[in-house]
Amino acid sequence: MEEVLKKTGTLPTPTPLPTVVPEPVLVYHVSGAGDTGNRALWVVCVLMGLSSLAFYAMAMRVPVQKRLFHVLTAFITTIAFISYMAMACGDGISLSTYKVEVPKHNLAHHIYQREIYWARYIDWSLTTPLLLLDLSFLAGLNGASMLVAIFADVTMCLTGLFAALSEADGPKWGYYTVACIAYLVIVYQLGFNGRTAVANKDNKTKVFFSLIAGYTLVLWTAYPIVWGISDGARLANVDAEIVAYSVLDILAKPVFGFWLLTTHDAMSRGSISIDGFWANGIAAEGAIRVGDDA
Ligand code: RET
Repeated sequence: MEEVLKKTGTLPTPTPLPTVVPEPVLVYHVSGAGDTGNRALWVVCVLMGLSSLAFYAMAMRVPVQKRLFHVLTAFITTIAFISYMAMACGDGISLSTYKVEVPKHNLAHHIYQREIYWARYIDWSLTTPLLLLDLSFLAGLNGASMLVAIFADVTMCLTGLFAALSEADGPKWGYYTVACIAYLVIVYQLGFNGRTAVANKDNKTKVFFSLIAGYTLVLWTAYPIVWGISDGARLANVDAEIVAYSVLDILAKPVFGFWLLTTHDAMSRGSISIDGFWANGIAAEGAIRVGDDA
C-alpha cells in the first residue's frame, strides 16, 4: 500500500464489493372456482344435454312445418351444453389481473387475479339471438325490428366480454355502459314493438306472449346485476357467480324452452306452420308438378 502511495502519490481506489439486488418475491392471489362451482358447472352441463335430447325428440313428434321453435330451442341448449362442458373441464377460462401491490418495506409483490369465464360470452352471443328469434316469431315481429334487436344483442354480449376481460376500471365500466344501452334497445324492440305486433294475433298468443316476455325480461335483467357484483365490482366470489348464472341459465334456457314448446304444441290456432323451402327444400320450389303446363 505504502509502495503504491510512494510511486503514484495516491491510494488505489477500493474495488466495490458486488452488490446483490434481490428479485422481488411474487405472491399470487387467484380467485377461482372451488368444489361448489365445479359441481354446479357439471350439473348444468348434464341438464343442458338432457334438455337438448328432449327438445330434439319433441321436434320429431310434430310435422316438419311446425318445428321452427323446436329447432331453435334445441340449438340453444346444445350450445349451452358445449359451453358448460368446456367451463367444467377448465377450458374457456382466463385470468384477469386487477391489482398489483408493491409494498414499500416488503420484498413481496402481491398480484390479485380472478378467473373470467369467457366461454359464457361466446354461448350468449350465439344463444341469446336464438332466444330473441323465438320471442320475435311468437309475436310476429317485423324483420326490421328483429334485425335491430339481434344486432343490439350481439353488441351487448361482445361489449360484455370486453368489460369482463378489461383490467382497468375505466374501460371496464365504459364497456358495461354500452352493453346496458344495447340491452335497453332489445327491451324496446321486444317489449314495445313486440307487444304492438302481437296485438294482431289471437287471444291465447297475446296472453302467452305477455307472460313469457315478462318472464324473460325479469330473468335477463338479473344478468347485468349478477355481472356487476361478480366480474364487475368483484364483491361476490367465483363460486357464487357460477351458482347464480347456473340458476339463471336453467330458467332462461331449458325452463323457457319447455314452456314455449309445450304451449306451442298445445295451440291449435296460434301455432306457427311454415311450408315452402322450410318444409320442402329448394328443388320442390321449382319442380314441375304433374298437370303443370310445360
Ligand atoms: C352483461 C354485462 C354487461 C351488461 C349487460 C349484460 C347482459 C347480459 C344478458 C345476458 C343474458 C343471457 C341469457 C342467457 C341464457 O342462458 C353481458 C352480463 C346488460 C342480458 C339469457
